[in-house]
Amino acid sequence: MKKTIQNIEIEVSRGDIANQPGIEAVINAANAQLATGGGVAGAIHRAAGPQLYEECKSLAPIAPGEAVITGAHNLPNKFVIHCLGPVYGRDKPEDKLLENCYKNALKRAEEKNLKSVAFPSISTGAFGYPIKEATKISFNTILAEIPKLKHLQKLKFVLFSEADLEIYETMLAEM
Ligand code: AR6
Repeated sequence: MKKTIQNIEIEVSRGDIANQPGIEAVINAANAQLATGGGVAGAIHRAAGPQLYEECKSLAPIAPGEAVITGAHNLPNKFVIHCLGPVYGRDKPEDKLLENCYKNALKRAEEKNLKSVAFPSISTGAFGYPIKEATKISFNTILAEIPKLKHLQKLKFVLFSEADLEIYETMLAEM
């Protein structure tokens, strides 16, 4: 499903964040050490190859809400933007920290003059953030940031499950 808001194309689709050809940067739902792990981080590091972690080492650790950018190595993209989402119920205020992830990821992309990025649903897997609350935060943050974007033309959200996709589609339709 696609929608254009103030000349920015917003797409939500089901898929694997580690297989997004045609998108300049993919966002990693990282851990503080920027190492491989489960879920998104595991898929991204496996597909990118060991040089990704070699590059990440000197940038770690990062704090919740922060985002750093690296090359994409064997991924079909130019860059990976690594965000550390809040652990739900531990890192406070979790809504603000999650908002910072999306804001800072967009900032890193704009600094490199990128035209397209793809986000997974940050914090809603191992970190336990309820998907509906997290989706609201991601869309509200994106909406607030859209007027400031100078280079980005396409923002994609890649969901892993049909249920998550439905939530994103419903909220995008309401936007
Ligand atoms: N492509 C797109 N989405 C995916 C993929 C994939 N390949 N794999 C899982 N998801 P998570 P978090 C979905 O746990 O909650 C890691 O172990 C998943 O279903 O990847 O921010 C790190 O090392 C869920 O909806 O990220 C960290 O320690 C969403 O992506 C920790 O997990 C996020 O799930 C980060 O936890």
